[in-house]
Amino acid sequence: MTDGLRVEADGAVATITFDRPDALNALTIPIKVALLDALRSIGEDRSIRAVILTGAGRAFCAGQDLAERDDPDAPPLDVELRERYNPIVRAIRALDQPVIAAVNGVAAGAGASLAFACDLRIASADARFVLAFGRIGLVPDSGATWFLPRLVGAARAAEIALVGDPIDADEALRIGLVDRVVPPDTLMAEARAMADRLAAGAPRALAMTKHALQRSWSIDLDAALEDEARLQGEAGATSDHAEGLAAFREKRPPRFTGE
Ligand code: T3D
Repeated sequence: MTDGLRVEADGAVATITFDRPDALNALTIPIKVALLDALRSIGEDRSIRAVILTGAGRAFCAGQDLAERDDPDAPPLDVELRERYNPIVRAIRALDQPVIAAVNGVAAGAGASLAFACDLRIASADARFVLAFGRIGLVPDSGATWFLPRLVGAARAAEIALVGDPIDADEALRIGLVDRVVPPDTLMAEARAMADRLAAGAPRALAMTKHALQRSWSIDLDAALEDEARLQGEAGATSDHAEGLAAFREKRPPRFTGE
């Protein structure tokens, strides 16, 4: 537990909350270190089957803490990206558990990138995305140039990244940047309901699905077909597959164990 980041486990769901509301949850070095630690320890915890990433107060996350940049001893930008932001993005992607961004308010700079890196995005009607990098003479980072075209298409990604106008929740839904938009006071309940559904799924099959979807971006159809065949061989050999078949025959919900 660190000032600025809360990590709570409740049953099979872990919730990570950016918790510096006065600074719109801007990311300091200790917060980034704690976030990476939390993601790594969740990755090793088989009792956690789904993760929610959200923010306290009126922001999801405003990206890099710009006050930290005033420190003459602050690490150079490229070093900070290589050593802290990029490992966080990779850790989110590498988790076997699905990660839901519950975007409660403004997501700016690397805060937007972290939401893009998650597997699913549920937005409050109050949410907005700001590719704030250009406003301060920087380029989109923490995966934004990779995720954006994949989420919304090349043309829309170019407009978002180059022009930089804020995208409100309705527009984000229309262009596919978020999966659903819900009233602010129901956001966490909706995110939890989604997390519970995922947590009730077969963990190994869900992990294989998550990673196959990621790999699909860098392989051709033949390779994807072979990848699916290989994974299905593995999934078909799990106890969870046998349980799924038994539950179907017995007309009851399956009880997946991850075996
Ligand atoms: O190491 C590296 O630098 C490399 C990595 C870079 C990755 C990045 O993330 S670069 C991009 C950094 N983020 C930004 O440039 C966003 C800056 N913030 C904004 O543009 C706006 O605050 C928002 C669009 C997010 C929200 O605007 P608004 O009008 O709703 O709120 P506000 O009044 O601007 O902010 C409220 C407070 O939060 C304010 O503090 P105060 O005046 O009440 O004491 C503001 O200074 C603070 N705040 C907002 N964003 C940041 C921040 N403090 C530090 N760092 C921030 N990023």
